[in-house]
Amino acid sequence: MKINLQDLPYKYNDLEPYISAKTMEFHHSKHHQAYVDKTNKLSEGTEFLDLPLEEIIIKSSKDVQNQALFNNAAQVWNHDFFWQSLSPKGDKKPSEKLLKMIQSSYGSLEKFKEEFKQVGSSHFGSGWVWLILENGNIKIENTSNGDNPIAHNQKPLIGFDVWEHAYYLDYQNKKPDYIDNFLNNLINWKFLEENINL
Ligand code: MN3
Repeated sequence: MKINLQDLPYKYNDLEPYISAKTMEFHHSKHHQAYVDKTNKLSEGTEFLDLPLEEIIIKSSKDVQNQALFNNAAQVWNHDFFWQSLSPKGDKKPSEKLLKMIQSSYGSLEKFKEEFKQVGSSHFGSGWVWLILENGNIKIENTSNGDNPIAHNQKPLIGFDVWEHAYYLDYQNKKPDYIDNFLNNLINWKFLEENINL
């Protein structure tokens, strides 16, 4: 069973002006595709070949011998999750229920955004910022390279790509602006709610 590149849930230009069609096309059809291809290549002739993607990630995460497979398989999953974490629909606010959860963890939506931006801006090198569910609360975490919450038995709610390839064409060194646009214009609150089961 081969891992396939999933289609985007919207068109390349649907996230403009916040993320350009050019960035989306490179990111999906080149970077994401390359992770899919490498995962298939590295699984050939191994015990990973017929496993579903999530099992490949969990199994390979426990073994340094399979670091390359882990990084590529996790990056396939991370991007599938990231595309869904973005919404072109401009649904700019969380629901009342979700807002209450955010307020109980962070005091206010603004403080939550500040904290998320701080974690994303100060992340050194390639990686991800996640929202996870922990003891019924929303929590911000970051991981390096391809590492992700499912490798640590955590429940991911939102994934946000802070690798340079995600924003450099559009933002160059202005990574905080990329994060602002994610939080204010692109974050898929509905996907977050569905993942919490609100
Ligand atoms: Mn990426």
